Amino acid sequence: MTPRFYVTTPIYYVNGAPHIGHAYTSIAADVVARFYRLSGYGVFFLTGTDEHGQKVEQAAKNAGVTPGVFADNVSADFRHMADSMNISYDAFIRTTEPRHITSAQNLWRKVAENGAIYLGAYEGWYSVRDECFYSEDELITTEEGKKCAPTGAPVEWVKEPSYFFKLSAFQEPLLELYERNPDFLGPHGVRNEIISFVKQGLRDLSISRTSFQWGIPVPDDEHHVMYVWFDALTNYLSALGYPDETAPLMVYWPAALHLVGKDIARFHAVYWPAFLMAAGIELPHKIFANGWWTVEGQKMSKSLGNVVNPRDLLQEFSLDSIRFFLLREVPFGGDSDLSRKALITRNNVELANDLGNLAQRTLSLVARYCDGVVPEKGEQTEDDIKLLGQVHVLPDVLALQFKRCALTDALEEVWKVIRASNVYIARQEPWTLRKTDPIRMASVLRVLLEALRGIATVLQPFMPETMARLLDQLGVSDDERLFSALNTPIPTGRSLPAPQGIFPRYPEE
Ligand code: ME8
Repeated sequence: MTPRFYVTTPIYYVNGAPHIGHAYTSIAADVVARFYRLSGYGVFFLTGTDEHGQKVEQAAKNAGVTPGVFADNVSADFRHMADSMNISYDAFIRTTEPRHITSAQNLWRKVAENGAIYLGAYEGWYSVRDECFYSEDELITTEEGKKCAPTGAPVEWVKEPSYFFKLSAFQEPLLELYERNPDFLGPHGVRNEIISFVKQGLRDLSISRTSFQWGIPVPDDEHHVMYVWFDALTNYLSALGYPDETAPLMVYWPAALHLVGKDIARFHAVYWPAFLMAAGIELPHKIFANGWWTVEGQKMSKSLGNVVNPRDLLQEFSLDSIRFFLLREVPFGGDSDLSRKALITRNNVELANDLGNLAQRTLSLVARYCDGVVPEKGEQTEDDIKLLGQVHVLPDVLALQFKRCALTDALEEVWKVIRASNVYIARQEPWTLRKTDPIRMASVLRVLLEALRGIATVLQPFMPETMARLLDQLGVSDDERLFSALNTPIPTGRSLPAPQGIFPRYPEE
């Protein structure tokens, strides 16, 4: 049976325009989805938009339109962003869709039937910007002496009737879950933070609101709408057809990976598994939180006017340079800074020089001195065997890195082989062999073609467009691009198209 892999991005709030931070998590999830597809898994990849709640209601009001119209427009912008970033999603869910509303109400009913929901009254702090309840001791005081959320978001005192979820009953089961499955939550720093948050004691969670309308009605109580996080988290099940257990896509549950930003790790690693346990539904296998991007050293914010729209970045840089930079610049899970200078340097040094030159040199020598056809494999030297051995194990080496969401380490493994190939070409000097030993020259170029083919194949998830072009130039047909195809060499004598540079070089600042 084909193994399955269900991967998700967060569903993004439609209160504002998409920016590079959103694109980042989606690109990372896309890399994962593509990696598992190429490894032979049946993948289902979900993204979408989170459209209810007070924050969206307020944004619509400020824009002078109904929340429905507002959500339609911004959701379309997010879909467009995903398409322009080459995100290979299989489904795009919107929480205003009837299928999702039915699903969230069913999950609520299930949790309620199992005795984990009760009616009470909430009195405490709430942050609309974070859509999060905070306890007094979590708040911080600003320089002006005002209380605000630990994220810096404003808070308001809320007092209203509310349904509660018995989160307190799940403290021990959650701690056991983290203990039993060390891989359930990553990276380490986030895991430790969440464990200590849970160890401090969990209070029951308010999961409905009565002070606004823009939400999913609580079943059998029209005065309440669901707390937006109860609604939002359910999207991961709605998209598969929950509550219909026989829906064809339900075979993808439990999710293999929920990729999120570290700002929402708590909702995914504490509330979501608790809701699922309460409903008697299997838990996802892994939650992994990416780090935070600042821009030219500053937090992105509307008031600073430094929010980076991926559309603007695409005016100047190729999509694959951007995708590569975002995953290469910082170990996945860590925080980093987006600067033009760093983007240009990464591109010029690692793409244009390391990989671009290797490909260009090899392909133009084949074009010129092998009549543009894949040359024969000659007798193998120790150097040849060593390099091809490194190439051969790449898919397995990368599989280990992907298993722990070490996307940057995976790239580093590929770069080790690229650097080794550059050392190889410099040592073998095929341009000199042309005169002294043309048979050996052909053999060296053949080794380099195989190395490039392996490198391009495993880099497809990161840079799909560019690697497709490189594989075209290497004479690898569309049906020879799965990782498993690497076991079959490129046929000798296959003719290659005229080589063309694949990576633009950007002027240094
Ligand atoms: O939280 N750096 O939606 P959201 C890195 N609707 N990642 C960033 C980022 C940055 N500067 N800015 C945003 C929500 N992100 C909820 C999610 S899921 C059931 C509901 C990414 O629109 C990161 O993944 O605020 C973060 O978690 C997400 O966008 C937040 O998107």
